[in-house]
Amino acid sequence: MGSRNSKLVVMTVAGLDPSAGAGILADIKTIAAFGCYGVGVTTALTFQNTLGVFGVRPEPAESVRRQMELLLSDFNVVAIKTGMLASADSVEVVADQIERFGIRNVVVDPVIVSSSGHDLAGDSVDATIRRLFPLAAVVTPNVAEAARLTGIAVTGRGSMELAGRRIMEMGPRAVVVKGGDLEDNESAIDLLIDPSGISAFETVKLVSNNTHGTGCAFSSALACLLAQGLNVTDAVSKAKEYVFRAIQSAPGLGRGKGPLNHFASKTP
Ligand code: PXL
Repeated sequence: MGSRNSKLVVMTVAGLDPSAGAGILADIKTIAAFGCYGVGVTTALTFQNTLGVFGVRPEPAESVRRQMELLLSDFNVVAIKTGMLASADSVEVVADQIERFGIRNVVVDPVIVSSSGHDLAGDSVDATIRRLFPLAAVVTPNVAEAARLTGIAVTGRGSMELAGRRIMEMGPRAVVVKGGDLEDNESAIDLLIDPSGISAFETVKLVSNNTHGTGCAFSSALACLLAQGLNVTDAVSKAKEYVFRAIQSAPGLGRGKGPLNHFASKTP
């Protein structure tokens, strides 16, 4: 018999990728890998496989509200990760619920386009900046998202830093600009910007076709680590290590950009 409250509950609010490489299904695997219990609110059904995204059917905002309210009024949710939000109306609902239930560990992954170039944001970007960034413990843009959010061409370390500082001015408590997509063949550098300054996290760059959902895995891992009480610096470092191992040991499934191994062990 389990003891009550023996697992931390972490919520993902994201799109559903039926290939389980990204979105809610992938997030739940990440959350389980960190020993937490994951609950998932669907903002959109996407039609996709490893070859790309072929369509999006957004969930009505009222559905997002009902899903979220039923979970938050029942479970003691310790952290929330948001990913693909699909519409401005859904963003409003998600922000209202975060405020109403006083959730502090909020990781906002500002998902805008899929790696295959399909729009996943709809009209949600401005609302995400206005409503969710001020509620966020961490915002986790990749270089394309950082560029879209700030209008800065993000091409290297200097512009990553500039964009990160600009995003900080939009209200979150910290920003991680993920540099993995930059054309650097040697290393993948992420920058953490918070009120205490800037820190860089660097790993060697893995040459891999199995990188679908790395952003989802990173932000879900961060949410779990914050739920577990780590400070943001340690949480970013461990989340990055987790994604590195997940790419390194990816199973190589599908004919396109394959999914990660969400359950990679710590000793490869
Ligand atoms: O990796 C971005 C992303 C996030 N969420 C969902 C997705 C994708 C990319 O395909 O499908 C649901």
